[in-house]
Amino acid sequence: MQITHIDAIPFLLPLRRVARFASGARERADHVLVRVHTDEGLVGQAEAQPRPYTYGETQASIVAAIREHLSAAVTGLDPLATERIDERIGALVGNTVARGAVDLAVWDLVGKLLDRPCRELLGGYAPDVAAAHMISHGDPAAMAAEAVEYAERWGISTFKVKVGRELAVDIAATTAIREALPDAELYVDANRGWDEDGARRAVQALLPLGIRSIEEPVPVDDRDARRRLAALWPVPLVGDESCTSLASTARELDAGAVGTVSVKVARTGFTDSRRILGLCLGRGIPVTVGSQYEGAIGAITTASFAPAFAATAGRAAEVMNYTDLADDLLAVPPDVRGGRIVPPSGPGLGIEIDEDKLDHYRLDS
Ligand code: MUC
Ligand code: MG
Repeated sequence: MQITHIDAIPFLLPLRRVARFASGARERADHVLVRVHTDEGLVGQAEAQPRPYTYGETQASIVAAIREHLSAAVTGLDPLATERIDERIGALVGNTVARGAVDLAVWDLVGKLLDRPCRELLGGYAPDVAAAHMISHGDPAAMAAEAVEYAERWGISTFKVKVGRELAVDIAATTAIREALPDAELYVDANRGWDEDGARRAVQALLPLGIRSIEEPVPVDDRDARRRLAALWPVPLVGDESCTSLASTARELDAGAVGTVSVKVARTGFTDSRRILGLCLGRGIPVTVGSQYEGAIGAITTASFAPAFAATAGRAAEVMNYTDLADDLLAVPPDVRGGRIVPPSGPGLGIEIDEDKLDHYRLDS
């Protein structure tokens, strides 16, 4: 079997709410459906989410990277040769999310070809994983109400609270959520919104609220500040935007700048994500399987990776923000029960696109 070409289909989904955070806002769910085609009619699929404030990519740049570079780079290759495919797509610098989505779609294809779910092919450690929800910026009372809604409706007990605003607002929001859910596991993500001094003051005030970790407090370039803060704080500093590749993660770990790493399959695919996981395992560094506000396809993709490994199956994965969308492309939505997400049992990612919805939401026809 050979790959013949890759389609990149831009689409736009309606939102239930805009997600705001210190580095920007997800105001449009303008994602890209990636389809890897083969000469035997089998097709692998995945979703790419443009995040210009993190990687510089846009919906148009992702479509162009796939149509103009990545499709030709993998044409003629055997879908099972994931290392060779990774080498070819790795020749395109930048374009992290475009490359990640191609890798994920190839893995979907591999699963279909072997008739096994990706979760099993990656490691098959557990059948499901606990689900975490990210609470984006808003009025503190509304943020607490959202956390309670997710606890009651979905059984969620782990929340990532977006901070990185004015100190008083960060404290008010985190306090409101803690008071509403005294037993919840809380961690905060500043998305580079503080400077070093602001981070010190904020975290001093947030620690008594029982936060588990602090994600990306200061600008990515300020590794020295991260190193000092990581040494100061009694809970881990989480690398997210500073750890977007295998090499950048290695540099952060070498510098002692992060104590936990957020691995996101949407940017490093399954292939590089499991390399990053191995790197962290070797250094005794815990990993959180993170989110970049994926849709339902992305949530299922993350839910196929997190339970596959012993090192990630025991920690809640960030999968719930597909519920920020008012509609999606899937015929069957993600299966979330009792605070856990259960990946589909079908081959590959086990997703089925509702073609009528795709026709409705696609932007290229
Ligand atoms: C996160 O963990 O930072 C914020 C922007 C984005 O793309 O994803 C997030 C979540
Ligand atoms: Mg983050």
